[in-house]
Amino acid sequence: MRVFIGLGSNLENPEQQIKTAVNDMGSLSESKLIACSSLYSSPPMGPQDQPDYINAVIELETTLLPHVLLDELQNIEQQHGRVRKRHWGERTLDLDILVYGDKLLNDKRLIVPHPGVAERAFVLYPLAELALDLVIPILGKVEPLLAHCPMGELRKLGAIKL
Ligand code: ROI
Repeated sequence: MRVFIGLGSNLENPEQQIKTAVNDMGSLSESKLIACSSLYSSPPMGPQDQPDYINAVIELETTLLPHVLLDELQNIEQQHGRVRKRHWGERTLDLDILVYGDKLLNDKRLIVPHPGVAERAFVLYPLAELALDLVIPILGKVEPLLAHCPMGELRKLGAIKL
């Protein structure tokens, strides 16, 4: 399956968190890292008294089932010392399954496509960098979604060195 995963961090050297997380995901079983977007910075969505975020999106080709992939991503978050401080608060690493092929999932653990994809510039723009022509279930093609999602204070940083 062609899978897109969103990465976010705003604690403990966010750029490094994102880079190591990309490497970690590149080592997942039954999976191949296909592409990684540039890094982006953006002010926090949610409480404003927290640091800016670094965000990116990767494309993974995997045969891991969605919930198995989710377990693996949560393992990686834990390895990065993720602690949940408050709702919509700061985090060392957040890994979200944005799109899992053409699958629609909605259960206690997982909603796919991720509900924030179309509205959150820090998700949509890095995704568009990788897959402008991607058709997301329910939402449709990525490119037209950009018109409804202002970049705001999202800033594109450099490419990631793997
Ligand atoms: N805000 C930004 N800018 N980037 C994120 O990745 C992010 N992740 C979150 C919340 C707390 C909603 N805000 C965010 O989980």
